[in-house]
Amino acid sequence: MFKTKEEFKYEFSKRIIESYGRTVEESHITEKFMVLETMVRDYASVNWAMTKMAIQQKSKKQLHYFSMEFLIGRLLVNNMMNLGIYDIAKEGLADFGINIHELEELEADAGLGNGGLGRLAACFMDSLASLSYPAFGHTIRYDYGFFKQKIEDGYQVEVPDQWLHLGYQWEVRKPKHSCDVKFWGKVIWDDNEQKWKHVDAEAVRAVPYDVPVVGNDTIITNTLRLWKAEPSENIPSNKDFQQYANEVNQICQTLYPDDSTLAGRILRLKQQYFFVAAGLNSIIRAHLRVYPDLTNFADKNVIQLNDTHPVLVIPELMRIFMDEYDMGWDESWEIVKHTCAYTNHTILAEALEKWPIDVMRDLLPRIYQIIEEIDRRFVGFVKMKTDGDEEILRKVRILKDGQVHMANLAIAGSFSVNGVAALHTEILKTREMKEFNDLFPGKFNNKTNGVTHRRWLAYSNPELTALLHETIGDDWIKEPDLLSNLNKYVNDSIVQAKFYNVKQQRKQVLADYIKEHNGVEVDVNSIFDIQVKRLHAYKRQLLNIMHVIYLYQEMKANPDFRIYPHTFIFGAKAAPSYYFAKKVIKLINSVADVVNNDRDTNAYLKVVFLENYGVTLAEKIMPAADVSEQISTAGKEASGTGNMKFMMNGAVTLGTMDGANVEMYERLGDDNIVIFGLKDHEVEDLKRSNTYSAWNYYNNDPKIKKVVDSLTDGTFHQSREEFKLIFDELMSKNDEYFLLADFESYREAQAKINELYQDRQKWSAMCLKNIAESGYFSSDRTIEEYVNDIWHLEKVKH
Ligand code: 26W
Repeated sequence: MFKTKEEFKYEFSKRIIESYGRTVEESHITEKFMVLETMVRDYASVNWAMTKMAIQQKSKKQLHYFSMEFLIGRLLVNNMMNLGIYDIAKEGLADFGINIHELEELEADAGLGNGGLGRLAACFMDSLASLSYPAFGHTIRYDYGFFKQKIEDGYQVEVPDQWLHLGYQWEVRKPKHSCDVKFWGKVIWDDNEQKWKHVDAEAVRAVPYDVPVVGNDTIITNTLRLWKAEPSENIPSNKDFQQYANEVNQICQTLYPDDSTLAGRILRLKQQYFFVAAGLNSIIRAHLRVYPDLTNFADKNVIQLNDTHPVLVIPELMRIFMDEYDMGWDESWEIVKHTCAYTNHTILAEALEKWPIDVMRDLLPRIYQIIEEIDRRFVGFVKMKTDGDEEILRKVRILKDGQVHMANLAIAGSFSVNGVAALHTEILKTREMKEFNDLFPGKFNNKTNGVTHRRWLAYSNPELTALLHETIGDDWIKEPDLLSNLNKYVNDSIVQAKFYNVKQQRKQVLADYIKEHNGVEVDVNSIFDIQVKRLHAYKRQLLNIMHVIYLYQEMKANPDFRIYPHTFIFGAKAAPSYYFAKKVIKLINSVADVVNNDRDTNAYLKVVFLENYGVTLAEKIMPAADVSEQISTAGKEASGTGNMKFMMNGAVTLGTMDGANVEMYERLGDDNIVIFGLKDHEVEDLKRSNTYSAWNYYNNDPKIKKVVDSLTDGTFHQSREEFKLIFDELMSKNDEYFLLADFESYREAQAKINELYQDRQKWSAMCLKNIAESGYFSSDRTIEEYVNDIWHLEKVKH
């Protein structure tokens, strides 16, 4: 492998000739890009092989992280940096007249996820490898990622995300680890063998594609295993091949296929079982290559279930132990219960998965039979523990109302259940999952989320990183807690000025991007106030834009009312069938059209909606923010992770006491974060007492009335019907997420930000304080907590 620039250049030109029969100069830019990626992958392969050997030889326990999503983003520069070969490659390429950044831009984001849960999984994989812990990720190799968002005439339009169009050089197809996964058919009792047999099933071939996960400054390289569905060699005899092949292809076509139809729901369940069964098959085979039997399975493997999507791991492991390795129920259950741990990422009722029993029974007959038995035994256990309390039993049962309740199955079959921020876990323990917490004392625990500071600070904000290095050294890259050394410099006017400079530079980068993509000129001296995240009613992007409308109306009505210049920036994808969320996007764009073109106000107020928010765009956005909007209704956002990325880049949070904001507040105090709005218990009280009335707020606050009226009076759209849905959500449906209740305190909080920002030194001190306190929110800390409390892994050294 190359060690010097000259060796790199030799290898690069050799590979270009070998692969494409041309010289470097003659080759196409995509060919240069693909060769570079392949070189980096091969470079990583040496450590990759050594890591696998070391785990086997030293009989280490491994983590298997099962997740429907891994939002890993681009890998090229990240991997080169982690391998310490970035500068060599950059300079070598420059000698050929190639700008490495142009190659970098050709890499598509791996479209293997859609939101916080997927990005968290990616941050965890980075931290696991960088801390030298042995870990495997399992997911699906989706042909098309989550849709690409285009904005046309202010509306979201979804186009397929063809992330694989240049191939994916990072992956290695591993047909030797393939297996068949069985669907449909029926279960019969075989008297001869004295066991259950799944017959007349339809087999689908699962083929793994392995992607190396390169740790930073370590030789440890873990694996992300992507499962692809292909036709099996055992073609079903009762089906036309074309139809069978189409059905097989559908399995890996898209992430979260539309589940509004029965066919869609079956497909989702198929996806879940597909990667769970394939993943477990490969884990069991790997285990048996090293150990004589499965009795020590739980000592050598721990399986983390990332939300309920992979919870079929529990019955599938039971099936493997009993049907394939002749183990008894009790022995199998003991192992399963000691192997599986479950993370809950949301308390929104609509996201808690349930499958119709008849769908499950038809598609996965043996799995359903096992779930039935788990339920039967669980009912016995609950009755015994509660003296037959029917109410508790109703709440915790796995099978009820004709459905399989996946979260209940997850809790029954795992040794650990965790929430993702302190408040979230508390709500699970005392409210949403209280009965389970009473049944299983000690099973529930909190693991506050974190994000990798390597990607979200060191890699995405080199300017700030350089300032940190010159101020406090670079030990924080290995030990993010050491960012607290910055506390000494929070009031240092020279460091403050340097920070301010860095922020201005990064705002300019984003301003250039906005000019290029939105055609809008924004002022880098204005406050960059940013809300980027999935669009959802509870995240309250609507509250944000309503406040913008208020500012606009106030400035129009009153020439003496002027704000410090603000640029309100939004980025958000709405689920394709989430009509309300799409209307909010249209509203933001309509407001932008009006205010950006109004000469009376546009020196003070601009609104920008950034199309297609995702990992790569986030890397540009986070460093450029002055204000981070984290304004969900208290009790609804499990944790949030964007809030942490903004914090490490020195933005001030404007937020509610929700999710991890609460823990940020505990570290920052009143002076360094701006908190507003109802608290979780106040929201609960309002709901319980049934006293909340949106109309009261509308009638008693002229500001609110004026904003709400503007939704239907033609101010922002010629058709008064355009935003009627939003009006109805607020007024006819009594404002489920308490926007009007929080409006005034949000307005005051915004006014406070407006004041604070104008004291440049004080503001910079707040930002520096945020960076200094952000070490806690590194995923390295989170991973160490999972390791100590749940996984019990040891570091691999080789
Ligand atoms: C089946 C459809 C579906 C898909 C994904 C339902 C629910 C989900 C996830 C639970 C959504 C998600 O990404 N949740 C987010 O997880 C983050 C990581 O823990 C948290 O920071 C966010 O607060 C939470 O919304």
